Amino acid sequence: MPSITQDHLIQYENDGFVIVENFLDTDEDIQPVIDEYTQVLDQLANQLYADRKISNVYANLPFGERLTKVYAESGEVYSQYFDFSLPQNGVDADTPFWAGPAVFHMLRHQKLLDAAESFVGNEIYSNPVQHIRIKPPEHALPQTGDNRVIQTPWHQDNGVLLSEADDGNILTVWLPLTNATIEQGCLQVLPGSHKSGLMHHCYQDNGLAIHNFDEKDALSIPMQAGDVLFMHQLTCHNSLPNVSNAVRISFDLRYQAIGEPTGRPVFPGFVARSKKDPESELHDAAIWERLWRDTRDKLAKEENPTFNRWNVTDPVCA
Ligand SMILES: O=C(O)CCC(=O)C(=O)O
Ligand SMILES: [Fe+2]
Repeated sequence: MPSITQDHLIQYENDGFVIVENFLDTDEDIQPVIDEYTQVLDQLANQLYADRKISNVYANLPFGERLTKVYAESGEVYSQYFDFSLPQNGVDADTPFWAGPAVFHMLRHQKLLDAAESFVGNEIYSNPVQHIRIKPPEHALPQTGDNRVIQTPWHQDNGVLLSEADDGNILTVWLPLTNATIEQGCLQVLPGSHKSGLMHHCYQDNGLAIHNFDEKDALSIPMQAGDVLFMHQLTCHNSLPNVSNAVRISFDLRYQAIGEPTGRPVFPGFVARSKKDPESELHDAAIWERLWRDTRDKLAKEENPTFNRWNVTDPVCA
C-alpha cells in the first residue's frame, strides 16, 4: 500500500498540507541523525572551550541541554554550524555548515521519497533550500539581535525563492526530530491559503514575512518525532516561540520534479530518484558534502547573489 493515501492527497489539495503520524521510526530513522549532530556539537563545544568562550565542554549533558548551555554561556547562537545549507549573505571560505552522511541518508530516505512521489512524480530532485532548525528555549537564548532562531514569521516557502520557481511544484517536507508541541514552538498553518497565490513579503528582523498577515484562522499543528508534514509551496505558515524548557529540532526538506527551477540556482541540489536515468541518482554522501563545499568556496570569492524577489526598501513594507 502506498504510504500516501487518496485521503491524504485530498486533504493536501483542500488544505495545502497533510500530516502523516508515526511515519518515521524514532530509533531507526531519527536517532542516527541526532547521534551525528551530537558529534558536531562536541566539536563546537571543544572549539569554544579552546577559544575560552565557554568554561566547560558539558560532555555529559544530552544534546539539547548541552547546546542550550553552549549558546547561553558563549553568548552566541551557532545555527549555521549545524545547517546543511549556506547563509544568504556573508559566505566566506570558513563559513561552517554540516552536510554529513546521516543527514544525507535522511534526505534520501526511501519512505520519504516514496511519499514525495505522490506529490511531485517519480523523477525526484532534492531541492537545495532545506534546513535543520534547532530552537532552544527562548528564555535561555542569548540576545544577539538575530531573532530567526526564536520564531519563523508568517511566510510562504515560494516567497523566499526567486520567481523562477513560481510555476513549479516544490514540496516541503517538515519533520520534527524531537517533539514539537505548542510550547516547544510547533508550526502554525493557514488551511487553504495555498489557493490564493503568492502574497507580498517584507523583511523583518527574523526573516521574510508576509505583509499585513491576518492570522485569525491559523491552526497550530503540534507534532511528535516521527510524524511528517507535507506542505504546498504556497501554504502560509510560521512557527511559535519555544516557551518550554526543551529544545525543538526539525528538518525542512524539499523535493520537486527533476529539471524544474529550484528557485535558488546558486545552491546545489541532486537527483534523489530517477527511474528514467538511475545512473544520475546521487548515492554518495561525500559527493553531496563536496558540492556544498565547492559552492561555499565559489560564493566566498563573489558578490552575494540575489536570493529572492523582494526589495528591502519597498514602500509597501514601510
Ligand atoms: O521550523 C520552523 O520553525 C519553520 C520552518 C519553515 O518555515 C519551513 O519548513 O518551511
Ligand atoms: Fe517555511
